[in-house]
Amino acid sequence: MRMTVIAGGIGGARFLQGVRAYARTIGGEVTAIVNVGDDVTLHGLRICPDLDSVMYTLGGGNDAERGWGRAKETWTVKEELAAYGLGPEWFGLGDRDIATHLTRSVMLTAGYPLSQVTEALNRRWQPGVRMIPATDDKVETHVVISAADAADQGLVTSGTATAALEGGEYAMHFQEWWVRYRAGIPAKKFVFVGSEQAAPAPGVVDALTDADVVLIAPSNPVVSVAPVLAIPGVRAALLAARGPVVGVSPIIAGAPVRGMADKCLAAIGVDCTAQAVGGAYGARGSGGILDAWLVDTSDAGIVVPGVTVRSAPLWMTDEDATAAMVRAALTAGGVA
Ligand code: GDP
Ligand code: FO1
Ligand code: CA
Repeated sequence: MRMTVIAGGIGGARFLQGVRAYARTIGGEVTAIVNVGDDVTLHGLRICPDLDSVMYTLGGGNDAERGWGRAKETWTVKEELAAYGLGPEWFGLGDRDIATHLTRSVMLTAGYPLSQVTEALNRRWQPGVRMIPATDDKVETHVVISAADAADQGLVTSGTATAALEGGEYAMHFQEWWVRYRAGIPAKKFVFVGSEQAAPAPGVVDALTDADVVLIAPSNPVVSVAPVLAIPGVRAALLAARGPVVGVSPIIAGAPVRGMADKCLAAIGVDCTAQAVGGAYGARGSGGILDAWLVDTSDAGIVVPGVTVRSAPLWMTDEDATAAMVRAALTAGGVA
């Protein structure tokens, strides 16, 4: 069975561990299409947080407690940069992690597309799934905040806002909003800069159309899944997919489980509930993408028009529990 998963970072990676485990029991093949909207350039290095979270987690090199970055990390470069007064102090690049970004940046500068660079990095990590960035083009998520909030934060004069004034509003890179401000400044909207001109990376469209099932990981719907869907061609490929498209809810009993997805949902006017997120993805054939929506048992009974809704325990406590979730998702899609 060919399973294709649209995924963000840490939640996507944990889900993929379960997909990989389930695939091993049935001899299936897994392709992960990973968000690049979080990507950022710092110190001349291209950093791809979601790709790296998936690569390190599936390759056994992640820091399980922190969620992002490498296990057994050291921070000498960060300390040395700080000694020169070089920030940003709010974004920590560990020494081991930097080797990944150096390798990636050297290859990108040499002209290799991100998908080939990702393949090369994965030769070391052997994640056991095929990992493809959603696009080889540059797509970055920026967060628009009000001019008043920007002024309150001193962004007007401090020069730390990373992007320009847009008709009385300020936009900053997603990492600055997420990591520096902990999603604490109300977001007016998210802009996936570059998405309109972007093309799906080689293999993305076929992986969606030819899969026996497409799974939408329980990743952040607003800043991990939406930037993938914003790439022209991805939505069309989902509509043309031969297999069912099954989403797994990242929201359980009105809470985002871990992280700050509630802040992101608030910005796009969607309630932080499994029902509202399922409704925002919508039914395939009525402008949406889902055939089926898997929610936690505590959310059993919700209705999403045009979508088959099923429930199962959705806490990704360990690989076995997550593999059981995957089986339930396939059952919901009628392909288990
Ligand atoms: P990020 O890119 O590192 O933020 O990770 P993702 O976007 O892939 O996933 C983050 C989302 O995973 C969070 O917003 C949570 O809603 C969701 N999540 C985390 N742990 C669990 C879990 O155990 N079960 C479910 N259903 N969702 C989870
Ligand atoms: N998250 C933090 O909360 N603080 C950091 O200093 C930080 C550094 C960092 C470096 C490389 C990387 O790949 C990810 C990093 N993250 C950090 C995680 C990341 O910013 C976000 O959690 C994701 O982009 C959201 O998916
Ligand atoms: Ca992400």
